[in-house]
Amino acid sequence: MSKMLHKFRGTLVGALVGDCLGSNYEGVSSTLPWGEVTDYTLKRIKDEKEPIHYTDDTAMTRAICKSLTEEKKYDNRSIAKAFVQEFFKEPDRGYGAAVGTVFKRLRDTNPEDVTLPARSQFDGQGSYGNGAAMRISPVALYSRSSSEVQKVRNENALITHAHINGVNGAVLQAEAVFKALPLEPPNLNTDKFIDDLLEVAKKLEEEYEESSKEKEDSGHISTSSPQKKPFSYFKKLKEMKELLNKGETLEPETVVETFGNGIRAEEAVPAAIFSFLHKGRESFQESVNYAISLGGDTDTIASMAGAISGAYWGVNEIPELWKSKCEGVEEAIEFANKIFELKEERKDDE
Ligand code: R7I
Ligand code: MG
Ligand code: MG
Ligand code: MG
Repeated sequence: MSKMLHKFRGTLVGALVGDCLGSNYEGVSSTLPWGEVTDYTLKRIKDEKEPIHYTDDTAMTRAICKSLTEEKKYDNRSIAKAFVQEFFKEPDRGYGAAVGTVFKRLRDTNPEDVTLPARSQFDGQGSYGNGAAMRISPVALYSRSSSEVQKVRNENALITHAHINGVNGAVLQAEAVFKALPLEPPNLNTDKFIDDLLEVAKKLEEEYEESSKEKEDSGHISTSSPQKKPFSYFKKLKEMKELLNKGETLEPETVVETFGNGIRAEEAVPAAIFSFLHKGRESFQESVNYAISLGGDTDTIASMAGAISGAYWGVNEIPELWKSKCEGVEEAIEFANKIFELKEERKDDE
């Protein structure tokens, strides 16, 4: 099997197992003892008779895969339709509390512009939840270049998340997966990885500054709700670099104090990238267990860490036990195969 196909499968299966295993703890307020997490993921699940179910994180990832492979191209309208179909088929997969309203509006009003319903969420600010980031890995697989990642992830995020912090979180998660794909384990250059992401984050902030300036110049300034400055992923990544270079064992409590572990993209995305860089350099398994041990939005942080780590390590490095216990592994592999083929075909169009 080609190395890259192995990594495509690793990405989607990695995201899936992180979601399934992490969902056992979603919402715990504190960090979890390492022993508790490993006892669950490496021992207790052996006795599970039923498959461990995936949640909305995977349901939405699968919807993107389904649309990409059916259309054989990226089409935002088709993706929005796939989200809506998936949501109404299985609304109890643990979706965020507000996103259902977006799907209902999409279904009932069928707007020309599919990003319209998301923009009216939260008094017109849009959602800053991590829901755009958690599902973004197929976009990273499909894209041929970093600029394509950026264009497509933007469109994709806006279907449900209009808030800049939600969109930018999705950008960074997509870039992290994209950049992990060509790397050859086990020698991970952490500084280089963060520096590349810092560059992306810097560009995002410059773009935002420019567009706000343009709006100001053209008199489009909203007096009723002044736009707060967006969260700086750039600053957070700088902090991450410093923390990783300290070279000490990092207590999960310190890590959670630094990044948070919540449902906001600005917390969950850095926590996931950190889990990969801190532990994913050792093994796939460690990065997912570590992400879960941070507590909070465990299914989502583990799923995003799993996607990056799976892109890095490839599917064979994902524990057999996890692959045998989680629901939907075969479909994830099939989607990875198809997106891989699609990407190979698109290479010829370049
Ligand atoms: O972002 P989203 O898809 O949720 C994803 C999370 C993951 O943990 C999944 O595993 C699942 O459990 O949910 O869904 P949204 O409903 O858009 O956002 C999630 C929540 O973040 C919302 O329900 C709000 O509680 C909160 N939130 C906000 N609160 C105040 N103001 C998001 N945006 C805002 C806001 O602007
Ligand atoms: Mg979930
Ligand atoms: Mg939830
Ligand atoms: Mg979650």
